[in-house]
Amino acid sequence: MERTYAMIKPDGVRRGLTAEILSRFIRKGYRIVGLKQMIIPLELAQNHYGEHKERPFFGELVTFITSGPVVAIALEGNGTIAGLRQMMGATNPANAEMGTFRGDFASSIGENVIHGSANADDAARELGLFFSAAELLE
Ligand code: 3AN
Repeated sequence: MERTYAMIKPDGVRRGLTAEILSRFIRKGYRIVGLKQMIIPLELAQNHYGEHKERPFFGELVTFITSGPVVAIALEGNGTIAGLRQMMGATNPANAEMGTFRGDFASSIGENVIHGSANADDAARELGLFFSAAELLE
């Protein structure tokens, strides 16, 4: 069993994709062990995207991710870290396979509907940033 962090970005929430995305996770057989809708405080956004702080798009990224509510999701299941990345598709939606969230629902690299932890270290770090222990099911 593995846990990972997924997040429906503000564009996904604005466009009414929350139920569709949660439904795909459930149909895939993943267990939702944490779930909340929130507007990300600036400091948390900067922390979450800390690895990108030298990139030219960092300001844009933080402005976008704090521009409206996101849905923070803790997912549990077999191989959820790699599985979530597969379900998401490539970062640039132009390269994302159809059938993936980005392939089906996104058309811009900046606004690409969903975030998912890249590896086990990021999953642990991001779950800790967005959820307290009391907010997660056992
Ligand atoms: P992923 O979300 O697929 O793990 P990362 O970690 O490389 O991709 O990038 C984090 C986020 O930064 C992406 N989801 C995307 O929204 C944004 N991003 C990445 N590259 C660019 C870019 N060239 N221009 C604007 N935004 C970008």
